[in-house]
Amino acid sequence: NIIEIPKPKGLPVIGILHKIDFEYPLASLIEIIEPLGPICQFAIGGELFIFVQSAELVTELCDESRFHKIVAAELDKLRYVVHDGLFTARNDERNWAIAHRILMPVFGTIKIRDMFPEMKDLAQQLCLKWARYGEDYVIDVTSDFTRLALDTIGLCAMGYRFNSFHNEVMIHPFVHSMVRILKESSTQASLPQFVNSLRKRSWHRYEKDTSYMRELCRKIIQERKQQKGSEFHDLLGALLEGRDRDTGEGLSDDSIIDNMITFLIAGHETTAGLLSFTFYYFMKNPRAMEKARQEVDEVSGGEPITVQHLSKLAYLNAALKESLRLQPTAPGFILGSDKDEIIGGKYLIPANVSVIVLLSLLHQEKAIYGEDASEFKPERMLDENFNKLPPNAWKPFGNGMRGCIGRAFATQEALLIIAMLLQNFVFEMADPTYELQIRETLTIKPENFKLKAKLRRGGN
Ligand code: MNH
Repeated sequence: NIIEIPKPKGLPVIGILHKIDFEYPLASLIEIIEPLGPICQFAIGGELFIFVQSAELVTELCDESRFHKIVAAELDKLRYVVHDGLFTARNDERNWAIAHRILMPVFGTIKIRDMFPEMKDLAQQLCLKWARYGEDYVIDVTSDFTRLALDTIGLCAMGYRFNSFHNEVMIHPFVHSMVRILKESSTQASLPQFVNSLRKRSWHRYEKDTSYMRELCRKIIQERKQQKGSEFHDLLGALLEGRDRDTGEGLSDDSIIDNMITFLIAGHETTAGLLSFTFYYFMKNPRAMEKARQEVDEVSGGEPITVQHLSKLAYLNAALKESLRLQPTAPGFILGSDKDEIIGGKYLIPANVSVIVLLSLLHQEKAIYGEDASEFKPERMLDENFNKLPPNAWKPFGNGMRGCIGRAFATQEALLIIAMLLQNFVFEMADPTYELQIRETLTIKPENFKLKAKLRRGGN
């Protein structure tokens, strides 16, 4: 009773390549996949992929005794830059297990709360910048949230100040290198190998960007090693000093660099996207925004935001979850098995084939979220409703052991900056007719989304 997994109509040699827009590969994929139902299959760049987008099938895939993370497509290309760092390590690589055991305690809720003062320092810099702009200035929201998120992960993870707010025009060259690398990895993943090997100039750029990023991290490590005597409780401190409790081993400098770049990449694009999309949905749903603002005012009593306030912002927390439901800024993850598996009682998943969970489709399943699945309604994510969702219907942070290690970090950062912004400003769309455009790198972010910010009277 095995039935064939549906395929889109394609051309014999190039398959569906002609249907992929390289500026918007994800949007192209979704267009192909959506009409094919809960599961489908086709080749990209010569490799077969299966796409799964119903909670029922995803639940079987999320069973870690049957399936595990597969490093394929863009992630596999990124290994050229960060090797077996936490995010890109294959499931059986020992450096993953060592780094995971060393880092897990540093990402726990208590340690993250200790980072609150640094996070607040940078959040204040953003608020000051927007206040200085004045109410007629057109703010490029995504670009400022990207500055904030990069500076925050740089400062909290490795005591490094990118100082993105000190320079109005220039973005730190690390960001340019990183954006190019993410884009190039995704382009490489959609092209056959023989085409990639012809793209000499892109390769040259890729190598240059890689060595620039690695050198910057090497310098940060050297500086840290010279500050002997002082103790550091951040991620870099853990990477340098940490010994694995199971094997007694530490990480080599090269592995540490792999993981530093990993945090800078994984820790800022996704968070910047989350902040930007949340503001986009707030602007399009002013009632939701006012509800969040009222909650912030009530919880804080108009006083500066503290770490204790954050856990009381239930509605804002739900709004972030709802934003990640509609715009999962890490758009998917890939699973597979070492042996043939059957899911849904009838679909054969052959050994070692990559199965992609596409979150934007999973997150809008009508059977689960209803006919209004595409609408922004934070209420459905309040604990009492969220806890009633079927398992694995909301997976923006991935799955199990290989799920996001930075979730508490990202959540604290996002709650803090949004609470501070709502406390201090009222906002207006610079262009009220703006329709959402999405820019794809490895992650997704709104493009050309512009706001004006006006200080609230009696704000602080
Ligand atoms: Mn994060 C893994 C989403 C913020 C560091 N992250 C993942 C995965 C998803 C994800 C999905 C699983 C990917 C996969 O299975 O291939 N992460 C997010 C989102 C946000 C986010 C949506 C913000 C919003 N992530 C962060 C932050 C950091 C971080 C902040 C660092 C401070 N994430 C990681 C790392 C991994 C990861 C490291 C890899 C973990 C592992 O495999 O052990």
